[in-house]
Amino acid sequence: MNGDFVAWEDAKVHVLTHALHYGTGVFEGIRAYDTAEGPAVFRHREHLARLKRSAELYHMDLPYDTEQLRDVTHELIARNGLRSCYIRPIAYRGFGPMGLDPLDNPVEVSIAAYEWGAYLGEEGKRRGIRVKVSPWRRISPEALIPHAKASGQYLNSVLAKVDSRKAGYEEAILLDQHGNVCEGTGENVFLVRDRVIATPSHSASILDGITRKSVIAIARDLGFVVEERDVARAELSLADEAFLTGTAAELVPVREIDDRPVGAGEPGEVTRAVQKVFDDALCGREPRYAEWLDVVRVPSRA
Ligand code: PPE
Repeated sequence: MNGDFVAWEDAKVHVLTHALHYGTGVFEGIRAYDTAEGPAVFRHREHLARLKRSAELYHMDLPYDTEQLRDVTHELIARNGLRSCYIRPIAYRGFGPMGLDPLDNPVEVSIAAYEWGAYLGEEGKRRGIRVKVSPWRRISPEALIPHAKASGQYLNSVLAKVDSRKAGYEEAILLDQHGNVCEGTGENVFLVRDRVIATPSHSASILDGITRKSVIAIARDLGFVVEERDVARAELSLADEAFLTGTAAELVPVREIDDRPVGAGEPGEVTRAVQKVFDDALCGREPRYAEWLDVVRVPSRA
């Protein structure tokens, strides 16, 4: 927290923290995996670069540069003896003047690392999950900044998630303001039809997912055609296969959308093929993607 290593139970903030009232924070979700070379952070620099961009979009100057954040994350993982973990850096407006102008509030930064299992369940990763199209639309670029990963923006995801859980589903898919498919509450969306993969493009108010980008690269390397384009709601019903991608979720097949089975109602062949290579890449078993892994190295201190 703000430059110091702090025990879990002491990692506290003031109740008048600006971000608690107004959502003025930006964060990342990153994972590290247990590889043959030791714990390794997946696409670490890309995540930290996105954190910096999100901060800039909300008028925050990070008091640390990306390399400092990277080094301290390595040290955090090593000090906690973690082999694999979820990493949550957050930069936010801290205690200071109340009111909507945040510019005089300090920008505080903390990074937490902890174990976090399969976000949508181990069973979900294996057998696929049930998803509901949300009555809530994804935030539009006219009101907020979909490309920023900002705390306050997640109220949109919270509404969609609660609605889908109460209706007995595991996850929600939100449409964008034009009614096209956008994304999950914390994942990007992919559909497969006739072995061609499609995913909403940036014009659909998506978060530019790092898992999305990785999965597109893997699918193309496997020889599949991947289209980044507008995806109509009806395509959800027509798809042979569907899956979600995100750091927390990883790659999760979707077996049912709005009570209608997707394809045969179980993870499809294309999904399986991409998921296999992706899971291998995460754990360092795919030399082709070794550069995505930032092996934890702690500089010895004099
Ligand atoms: N869309 C949203 C809205 C989103 O939050 C995420 C990540 C993604 C897409 C996928 O992005 P990427 O992780 O770069 O592939 N969601 C993070 C937070 C989840 C949470 O519950 O908190 C995550 O997966 O870490």
